[in-house]
Amino acid sequence: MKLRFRVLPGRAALVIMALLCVVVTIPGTARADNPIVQTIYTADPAPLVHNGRVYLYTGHDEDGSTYFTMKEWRVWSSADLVNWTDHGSPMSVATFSWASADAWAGQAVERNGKFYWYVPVKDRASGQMAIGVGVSDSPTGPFRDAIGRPLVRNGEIDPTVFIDDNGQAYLYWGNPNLWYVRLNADMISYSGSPTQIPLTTAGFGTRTGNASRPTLYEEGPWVYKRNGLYYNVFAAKCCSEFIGYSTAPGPTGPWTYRGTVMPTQGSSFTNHPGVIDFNGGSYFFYHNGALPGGGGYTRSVAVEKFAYNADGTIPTINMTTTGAPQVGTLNPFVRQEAETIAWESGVETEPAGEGGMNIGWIENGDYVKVKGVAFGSGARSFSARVASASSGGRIELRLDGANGTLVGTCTVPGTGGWQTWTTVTCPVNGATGTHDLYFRYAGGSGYLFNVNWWQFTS
Ligand SMILES: [Ca+2]
Ligand SMILES: [Ca+2]
Repeated sequence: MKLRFRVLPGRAALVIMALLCVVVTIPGTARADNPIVQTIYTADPAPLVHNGRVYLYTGHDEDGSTYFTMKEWRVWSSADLVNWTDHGSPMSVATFSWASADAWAGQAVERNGKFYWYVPVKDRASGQMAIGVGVSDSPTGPFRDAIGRPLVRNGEIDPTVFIDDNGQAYLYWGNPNLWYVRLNADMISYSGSPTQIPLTTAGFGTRTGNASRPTLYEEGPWVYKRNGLYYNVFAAKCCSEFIGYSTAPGPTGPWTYRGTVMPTQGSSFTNHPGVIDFNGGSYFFYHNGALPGGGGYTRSVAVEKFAYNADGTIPTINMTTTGAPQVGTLNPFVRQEAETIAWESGVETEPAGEGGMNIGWIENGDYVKVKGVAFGSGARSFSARVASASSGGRIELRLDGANGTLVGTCTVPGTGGWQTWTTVTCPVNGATGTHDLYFRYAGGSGYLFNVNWWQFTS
């Protein structure tokens, strides 16, 4: 949501900043945790639980977009559902040599140690939307085109992937229709032909006033199985959409419409579901237009915790700015990435020359909040990996607010480059127990420094 000026010459940058810069003022205390990402616009959440973390696959709405202008996908991860690590963009339209545009709503799944990411993208030759599949050895990529061509192409979008208990995998997708195909065990080919799921009103509810779409099913299916029951949660009606769902005794139906999961809310005319169980809780991911400048083409992914009813039905879930409660706490005594963020103001991320991502575009008064940091009996010192092509600045360590109790200040020097890294260390006093930790950045004018990672000692 913030524009990159650093590559521009100084005067041009100042003029453009004056014209375009959106100042976002956010209170420093009691800050909400939805939407999940504030550094860019995100859309079409697809969460995946793997090895005790939630990996969140999203699209990326370009700043100022007036259509679904989407060039790349993004990956985030979290162990606690409030502090999210930015893993950058490990797959884009350019990953698929046959594709020309439209990095739209996909889903990733793990099988036999490989990660398969199914995405809709425009096939250049036909001009039709098609489903591509990326593959990686890591949930954070990088992903490569698994087959060098569309896996399936029928002009429809929004793949969801599901592996049944017996190992049979299914790919579902479609707008305006709903299709499935049985994937082979290699996950990059299929058996039989794409088959349409009958869109009956019993299966998918009744829409009035649209003769060509008699049911509520619109797009964005999310299919999974829980306690023997198959669920298809989908974007319903249009426009604006709400989230509805159907259930079935088997992976191919027959489906029965079960009602509303999330009403039409949140200043985006689309929505997209993603449902997981994690650490004993159930979580519903969706998107809205909640960030400044947000709307139908500048969306943001958010999450709510919910509990299934005893009969397996899903309660109605409302959008909140509070988000899900934190699972556990964050350990400050191991290396934490600077791009692990619960909430921020004024910073952005970029690939770091040392690997991973770093935060940058830091100016005086910007801050990053990390939630629920367990200092225990106390922290003695703080170290941060920093770089600065300017004269640097200061990292103020504050508790429970951007203007909260100051427990340490680290001075960051100029290092001669934005990717010329050094480690700075400073003493810490008064950081005990569990607190929200705010890094408040201070210094002169312009960009101060970048941060790659940080760590306290006890
Ligand atoms: Ca900034
Ligand atoms: Ca980093």
